[in-house]
Amino acid sequence: MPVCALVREVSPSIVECELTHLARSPIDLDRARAQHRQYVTALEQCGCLVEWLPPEPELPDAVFVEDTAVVLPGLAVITRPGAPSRRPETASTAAALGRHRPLHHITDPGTLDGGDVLRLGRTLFVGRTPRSNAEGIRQLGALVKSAGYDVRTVPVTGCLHLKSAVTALHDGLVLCNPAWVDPREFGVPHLAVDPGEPFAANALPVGGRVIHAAEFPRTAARIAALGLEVLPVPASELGKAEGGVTCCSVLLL
Ligand code: CIR
Repeated sequence: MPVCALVREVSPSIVECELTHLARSPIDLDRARAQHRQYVTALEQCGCLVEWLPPEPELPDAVFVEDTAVVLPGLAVITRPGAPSRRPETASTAAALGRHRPLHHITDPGTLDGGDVLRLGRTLFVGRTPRSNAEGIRQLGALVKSAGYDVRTVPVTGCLHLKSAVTALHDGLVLCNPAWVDPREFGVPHLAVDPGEPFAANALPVGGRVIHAAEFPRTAARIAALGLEVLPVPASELGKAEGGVTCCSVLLL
């Protein structure tokens, strides 16, 4: 069965995206779109069936669909993003995901960004960041409990989301930047990013390969040295918007 991947095209308004830890630098829209097309091609090469969400030209960060939902095998949770400018993005994600999964919702005053949720087996690790508050994390825990998932809160410093700091290469190994998150939180071995590539912990394993930003070759070499196949995709323009490779899709695993 192919994995369905929800994606959305880059909005022209991305030049007005939310920024937290990076200074604003000019985003080349054509280049961002070309890089996004390469990303979508990589998803297809990894066996994904790509489903396009409707364009949202007025919503600057709408390409970063990961933040709008948390998908598990038997249910999906529509988030309430921490940045108010991003909350209108969830309606179209809900419309699409409702055809695949029963839906639940994070509600006011909870906030949660999908980029803060890392799944390892039956545990959802959730970054406590300015985007995901204690009430949002509590609501997520209550929504997924009956499906057999535990939620654990993880402190994160220095970056936007938990998954800027750590992602799972598989259920038994995380890739992380130990300056931003403590690898001991996850109870499995970790591979550290190259110290010169702090943003390289965001990797997307799918279909037996690992999609990874081409800007971080030294960390990619570390991943490849473990026998994993890395598929590099250029992601410099979306990186200027504080996005990475996980952010641009919602995988229906
Ligand atoms: C934001 O600040 O919300 C966007 N500019 C970047 C979101 C990146 N998403 C992610 O890491 N999951």
